[in-house]
Amino acid sequence: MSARPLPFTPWPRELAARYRAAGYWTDRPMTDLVARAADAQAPAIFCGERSFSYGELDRLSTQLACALYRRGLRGGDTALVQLPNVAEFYLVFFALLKLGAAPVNALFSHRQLELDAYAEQLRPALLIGAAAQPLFRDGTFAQSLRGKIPELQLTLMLGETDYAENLADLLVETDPRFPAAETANNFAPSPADQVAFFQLSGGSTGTPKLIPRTHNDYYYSVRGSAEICRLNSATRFLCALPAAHNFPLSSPGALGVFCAGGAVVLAPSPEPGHCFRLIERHRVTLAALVPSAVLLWLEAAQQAHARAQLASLQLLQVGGASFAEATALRVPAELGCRLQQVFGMAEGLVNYTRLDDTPDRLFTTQGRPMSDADEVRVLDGDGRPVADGATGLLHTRGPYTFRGYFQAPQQNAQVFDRDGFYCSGDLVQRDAGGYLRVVGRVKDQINRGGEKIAAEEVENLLLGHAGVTGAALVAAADARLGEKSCAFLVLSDPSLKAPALRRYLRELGLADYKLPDRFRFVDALPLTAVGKTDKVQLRRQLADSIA
Ligand code: OOB
Repeated sequence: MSARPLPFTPWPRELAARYRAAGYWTDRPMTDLVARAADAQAPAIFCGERSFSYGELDRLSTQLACALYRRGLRGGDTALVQLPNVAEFYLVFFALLKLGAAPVNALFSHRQLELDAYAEQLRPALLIGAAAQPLFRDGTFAQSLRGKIPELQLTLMLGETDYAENLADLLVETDPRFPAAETANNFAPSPADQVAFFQLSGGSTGTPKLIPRTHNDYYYSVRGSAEICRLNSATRFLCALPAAHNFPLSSPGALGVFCAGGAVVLAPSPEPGHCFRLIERHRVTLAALVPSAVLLWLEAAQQAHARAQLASLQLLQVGGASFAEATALRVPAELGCRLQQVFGMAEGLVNYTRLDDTPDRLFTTQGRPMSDADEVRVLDGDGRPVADGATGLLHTRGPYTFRGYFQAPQQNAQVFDRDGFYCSGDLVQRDAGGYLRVVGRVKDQINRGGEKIAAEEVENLLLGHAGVTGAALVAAADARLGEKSCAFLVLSDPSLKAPALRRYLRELGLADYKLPDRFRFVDALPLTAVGKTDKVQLRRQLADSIA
């Protein structure tokens, strides 16, 4: 069945030919990860008291794909999915890939505003949510989406609701009315050089952007990452970060683990008590955390019995936000495992310290690119290369770095240069061996413990309040999260206070992690020479006042 392909910016022909010739692009769909697993009996997922073998993962995802097909979903359709860290996340992911329908997996912390923005861009035919998410407790939001998106024809909820079919009912081994094989012949994954799914951009603009990822590029990033991290069938990976995020999904993440025939152990959050018990119970060998969660684990591991629970843990990957050297040094000493630093982005490029790196590199750099074919340029403000060791802006292109946000020509014109290099907005230093240190950023984003906040998005919402005439969101250093957000506001209604403003943002449907941690009310915002808000000065003011 040939479905209409989803629009995306392809790689130039010469580069695509090079990536194929080198074996990076194999023209195989990611559904191979479950459909061609070496050992169908081996466990693939542990989720609470349930476990799923590779065979079950394959059969159940086919079963679900058939059920979706019978309900009208087709290749070339898109889906908006929001699930917590449960096995169904992967079952749905593979079902949609098998059907050739492309999902965007929203984070579980996302709320109306984010989901609306994704739906408006993607026009999904399918919505999958969880009854456990307050947004979906009743049918109001799902109905409002249907009102706005006429393409939306099917809504499924994980758990009982009075308005949608329960996803769990479609995930049964056999449906006697329709033999699976009969329907499965009607659909196929999208071609490997086409969009498989959409990743979420951390963003620095008013609306959250979507990143089209093809089978070819994503599958390569997963295979390459699994190899660097030396995953194998004995790997037991603790997925405690949000399953949809690029780090625990593909760096090497759950998909890397499936690639190697290991098993994923799902945790609802990085909370150490629960995670340590899971590590002990499932003999977890690998975990991935953001720096703020490492601090919690280090604290918990002070207790001997907790530390003993970590005996099977061999490798802890840390990434998503800057990781202090002093904390990095504590990981082997206090958690009893090796450390790997990971500097990646949903847009593509992922850097890893290698398992046999010298301590100096391991503790003080964020690694080097996953692939020999990753091209990295470190450039000054005028686009000239800087010397090794000097600070510059990271530019990159390669076999798994995207070539354009979904339907965002203006944004794309700003973040890609003439040679198709993507500028991530990160300030880095590169040493002679190609290892990178992340030393700052120029993008207008706050990295709150690995969760990214686009300043402009929150500022625009604040400016929508009748009592606010000026708004600037900036980062303030925080010992636990690395950064927190502070909103500087100019008010026309002096009676406005922080709680009312937070309530206002929450009622608009903004995810909680984007609510400003602090508010500062000022008479005017400082301006730069060209008349833009001077955020450098605001950050300095804030640092001084906190100190
Ligand atoms: C990961 O992906 P995103 O898309 O949520 O965020 C990417 C941004 C980077 O541009 C950089 O600003 C920051 O997050 N970042 C780091 C970092 N890793 C990511 N900053 C300093 N040190 C690090 N180690 O965050 C992501 C995706 C895949 C793997 C790992 C992280």
